[in-house]
Amino acid sequence: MITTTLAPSRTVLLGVTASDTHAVANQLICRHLRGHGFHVVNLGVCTPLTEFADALDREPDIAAVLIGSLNGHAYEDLRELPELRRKGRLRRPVILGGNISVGAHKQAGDRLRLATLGIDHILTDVDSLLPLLDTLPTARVQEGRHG
Ligand code: B12
Repeated sequence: MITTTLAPSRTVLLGVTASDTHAVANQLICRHLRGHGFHVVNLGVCTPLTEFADALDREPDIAAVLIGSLNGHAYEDLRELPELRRKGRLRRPVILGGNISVGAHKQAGDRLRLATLGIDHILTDVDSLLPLLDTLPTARVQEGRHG
């Protein structure tokens, strides 16, 4: 008898910020990640940050939280992150992708103020996503670190 051992699939949480209805990238990224063997919990568009936190509570195997924002209001939509983290929630790397602020020309300050909220990684395209996910520890290792 031939037996094969499959590597356990990694789980990520995906969604779009609360004020944002742009759905196309969300769907494409979901398919892309599933095509690369990820288990994707996709909350879709218009997702408040508390719903990301609730999903993480339900699925502790989630290794990273991927949030898209295209309309330019990422900062406003994600401003509860420090408060949620103070309460011990959303303790996974948060990766933000898309258009991080309003307007075509992005300033260094746009990234800085998102970083001060505790956003761990900011990506403007999807090509850097898989290499980044490959560097992240599994959820179990992260739980150990956060206690
Ligand atoms: C289609 C579209 C819409 C549709 C959305 C339909 C739907 N169900 O999705 C409709 C008409 C509803 C819409 C509405 C609005 N839109 Co619109 N929309 C677009 C448009 C034309 C295409 C977006 C798209 O689907 N692109 C295809 C996907 C594959 O590409 P993408 O979204 O750029 O995503 C790529 C990257 O950003 C990145 N990425 C995206 N998400 C994520 C997430 C992660 C985790 C990662 C790693 C990467 C990543 O990877 C993707 C692939 O490279 C863009 C302009 C454009 N040409 O990009 C404007 C655009 C995004 N919209 C814009 C605006 C302003 C609006 C409105 C506010 C307009 C209004 N006044 O009502 C509303 C917002 C509504 C809301 N509450 O969010 C602006 C945003 C400007 C800004 N940030 O400064 C844009 C850029 C147009 C513009 N040039 O002004 N929109």
